[in-house]
Amino acid sequence: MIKPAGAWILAVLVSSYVALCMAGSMPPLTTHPVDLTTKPPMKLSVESSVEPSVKGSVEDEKHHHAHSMTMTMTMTMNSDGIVMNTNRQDLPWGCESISQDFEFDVRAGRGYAKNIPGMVFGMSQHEYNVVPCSRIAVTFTNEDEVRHQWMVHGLPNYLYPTGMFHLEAMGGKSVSGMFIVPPDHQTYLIHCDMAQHMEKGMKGQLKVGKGSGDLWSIPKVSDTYRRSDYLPEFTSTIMSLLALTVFFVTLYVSRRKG
Ligand SMILES: [Cu+2]
Repeated sequence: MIKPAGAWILAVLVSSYVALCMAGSMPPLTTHPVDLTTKPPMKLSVESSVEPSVKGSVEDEKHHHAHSMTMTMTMTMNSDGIVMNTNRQDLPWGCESISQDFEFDVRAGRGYAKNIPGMVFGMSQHEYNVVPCSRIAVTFTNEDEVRHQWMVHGLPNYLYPTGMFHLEAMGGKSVSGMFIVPPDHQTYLIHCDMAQHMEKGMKGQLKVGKGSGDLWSIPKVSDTYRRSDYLPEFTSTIMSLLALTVFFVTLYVSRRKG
């Protein structure tokens, strides 16, 4: 039972709310849900601290160390870009041979971030699945004017100095390289290290075998730590219409009672 006086008070309150909402001084009734169950930010150290995780005898270890002495850092650089630590044939410890060859044609640029909220840069592919001990050939094409990188972190230091395989393409250019992954089931971080590029979408993951879980904030793969709380453009319109409806229904009810 709403008495006429009560109805008028309610109507005034509702219309004030509409006015305030339109003025943007009050939070809208609904808020975009923020997923609090998402994992906290993982430590994604750029400095790799990978220890050889090979399970073998001491003899094996010595044997491997003997081999690792021949390893050198490779880097090629030209007007197209930079290729660092490419590895065509050196097997990671625990691999008897190259199990399989994979080829990825990756493209990067703003165009690939168009439909991803909050992102500026994107890649044609953000997740890569390969098998242990496989060789991965990557051709990285940059469709933007700014430089972009495709870097893998956490690879064994004895084969890849600083644990990194690195492709860097100048604007509109293409570079290629290859590397061989260890036998372990692991998820490796892929990103572009240019300032803010990873935060703005240039992040991916390489899953070897079953991987070791999903990294957070991989576009199209995993949730961001904090989702961008965008509301649809027409939210305020809907809210206003809803409030006006309540206003008129209240008015109608109060008139009938009166
Ligand atoms: Cu970039």
